Amino acid sequence: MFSWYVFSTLGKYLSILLAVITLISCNNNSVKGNRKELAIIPMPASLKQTESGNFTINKLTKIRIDESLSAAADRFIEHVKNASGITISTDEQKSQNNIIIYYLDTTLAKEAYTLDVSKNSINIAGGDYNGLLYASETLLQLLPPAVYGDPQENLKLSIPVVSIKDQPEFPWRGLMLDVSRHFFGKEYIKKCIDRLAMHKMNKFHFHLIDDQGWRIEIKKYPKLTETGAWRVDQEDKHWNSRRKTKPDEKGTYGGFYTQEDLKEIVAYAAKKGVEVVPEIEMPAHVTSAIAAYPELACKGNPQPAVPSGGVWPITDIYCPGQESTFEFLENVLLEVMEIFPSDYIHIGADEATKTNWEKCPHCKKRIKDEGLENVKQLQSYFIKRIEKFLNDHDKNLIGWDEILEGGLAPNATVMSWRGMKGGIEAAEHGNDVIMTPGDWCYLDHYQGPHNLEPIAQDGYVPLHKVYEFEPIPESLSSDKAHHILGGQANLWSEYINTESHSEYMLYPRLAALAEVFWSPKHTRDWADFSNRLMVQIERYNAAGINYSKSSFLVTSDMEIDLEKREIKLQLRNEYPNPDIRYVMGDIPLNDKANIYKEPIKIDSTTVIKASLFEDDKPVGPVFTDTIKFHKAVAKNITYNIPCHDSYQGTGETSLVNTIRGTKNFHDGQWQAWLSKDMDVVIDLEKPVEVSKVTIGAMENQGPDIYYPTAVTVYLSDDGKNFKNAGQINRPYAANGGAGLMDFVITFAPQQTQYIRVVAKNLGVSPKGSDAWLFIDEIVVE
Ligand code: TNX
Repeated sequence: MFSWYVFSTLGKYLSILLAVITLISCNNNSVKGNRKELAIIPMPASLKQTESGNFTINKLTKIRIDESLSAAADRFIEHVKNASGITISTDEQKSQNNIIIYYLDTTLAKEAYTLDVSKNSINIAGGDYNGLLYASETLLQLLPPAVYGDPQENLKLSIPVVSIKDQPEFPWRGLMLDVSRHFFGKEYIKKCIDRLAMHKMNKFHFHLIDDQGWRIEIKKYPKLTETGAWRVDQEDKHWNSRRKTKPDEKGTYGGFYTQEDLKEIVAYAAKKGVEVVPEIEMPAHVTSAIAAYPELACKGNPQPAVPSGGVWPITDIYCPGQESTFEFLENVLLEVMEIFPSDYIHIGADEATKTNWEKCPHCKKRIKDEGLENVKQLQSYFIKRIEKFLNDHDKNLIGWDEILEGGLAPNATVMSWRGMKGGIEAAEHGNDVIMTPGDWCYLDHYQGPHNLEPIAQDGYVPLHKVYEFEPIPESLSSDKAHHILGGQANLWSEYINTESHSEYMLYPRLAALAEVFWSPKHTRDWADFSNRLMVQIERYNAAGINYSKSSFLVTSDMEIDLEKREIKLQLRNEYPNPDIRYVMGDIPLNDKANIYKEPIKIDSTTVIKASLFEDDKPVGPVFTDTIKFHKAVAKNITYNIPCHDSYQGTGETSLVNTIRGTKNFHDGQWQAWLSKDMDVVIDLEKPVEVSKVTIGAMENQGPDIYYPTAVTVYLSDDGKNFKNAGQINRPYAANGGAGLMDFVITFAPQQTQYIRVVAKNLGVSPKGSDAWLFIDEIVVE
């Protein structure tokens, strides 16, 4: 009795000690850390490792699982077989040892599981099929990352002794893929579904319809895919500078899924615990449908073609005045419901510009007959009518947050994309919500510095930002929090036309969101996640997933000491306590490089190379920058016309901090003036010889940013009397994309203390709106 007590108490203390050690090593604040064994993503709700030792899979290992549930172990068995050649066969004789046992435990919550690994056996209980499935995924992650890859010789399949109790925070853990802007084949969709399962995500929102392509076969309306799925190929041009096509031009670029394809995808996904939720857009984002059946639009709307690129504003929309439109939509939805057994149908409802509705006699009549006040209420009538139809067929409606405008449909679930506001309003109102705000969840936005990334949708959503996402806003009443079903990553595909690019945008940001949606808030820790991510990345390597290394990038910032008039270069990376090393000058970046400890003083023009290091080797891309030191660096600037509040660059020395802006006008380096000129005076503090002044400008005509129409440089000894030293004129020229240009003014060398630079704003754009003028640096040489 006594000895048992001593041992058990000792055992308890030993386990606590072990647990503390595990905790310390897991929370090691470096990208290195001790991370090899227990790197599960998303982090389980509870994980205990009180004993050392392993369960080792070998040729004799057996599995016991009820036949009706056996698919929950398939991915596990397949990966083990592919990587090691070992077939884990079914247990026929009720073995006690070397066995993996799966069973249902209905006392557990939906999707929950427990996983107990001992040296002899593995016991898995699941609250349902998904719970068992997720236990298999965890089991795979307890094996070496190579288990996700090709056959390996002597792959040691040991699973550490561990006890896990796990369940998701949110029931909706989704990914939306836009297959309209660019079409992606069935096999890629299946790959995405596998990877959703790998990340314990359970909803695949299939964005099947948009202006640029209708992707779902509808038997009753064959022209939807004959015409609507194809557009004129202008893939060589920027999305927003593609020419308008004519209705009689034949489209050759595109594709669609047959109903058989879609049923196959739905069945495939169900096995992986993923529900496919189709989005059937209405009333806007349907130019592809109207190109096929022009009568679906309001009377007098000229017939459009399927556009090859961006359309804005979206005015080719369905006419809710005519009964035939609803007949069409109901027939389409009937076929959709036959294919997709999901509880939900997403009906879009975003970004409808209703100018046609204002003029259309049918719409006017509908507004009058239904006692509506305006076209917003007409949209609400539209959505409520469709909701009734769906509810009558036992389906729930989801719509983008625009469905709040003009009155929310009674049972609708709102997908909040324009920030969290719509979601909060809907939840307070008692409706369910899926949070997918652009600033955190839009994986089509940039994930690294714009100049180093492939073209993407404007906006900056780096990995650590994604990880910070919190689906339940603090301002929401606590008794309404249960209306937040979860969240979703959205991948719009305007700029994504290959599978490898799609993967690049998805991973590893999807891993960060998976953890946000699955793991309890108190277990979420960026430093710990970044350690585990290093192992996840090895899994991606083994599985051949083209993930992005943007989070490894080193970025820079300039620190200005206004007292000393000195500049210092700061290097950083998204990870906590990163091991950054650098060299100055054109020499190799290797293990002899300087370890970055504090900002580096810059006093001459220099090349700098830096990278994140792991095990004394650079990982990820090398940051290279030429810092052009010049005579005005950190000097005082007076603004005769202040810059706009929204674009102040890095503050008062932004124009003389040596840092050049990128094509992203939000990158924090640009100062801007709206319909006003730039007019600044630089004080060089004493007479200095000067012969060249360079002014950096940007043009991006989409958002009304134009090059200056003239730039003039004036010089002065006293700051009062200035004389003109040179001018460059550049009249407005139409251009679709975004560009950068240096305006260089040279003159005979002369001593001067004050330099005034005036850049003329275009004033009013050809579209009639106020024009922006963007300037990043004034280089004085
Ligand atoms: C807004 S999100 C859209 C999409 C675009 C996306 C680009 C939403 C409901 N509408 O049509 O593809 O922005 O980021």
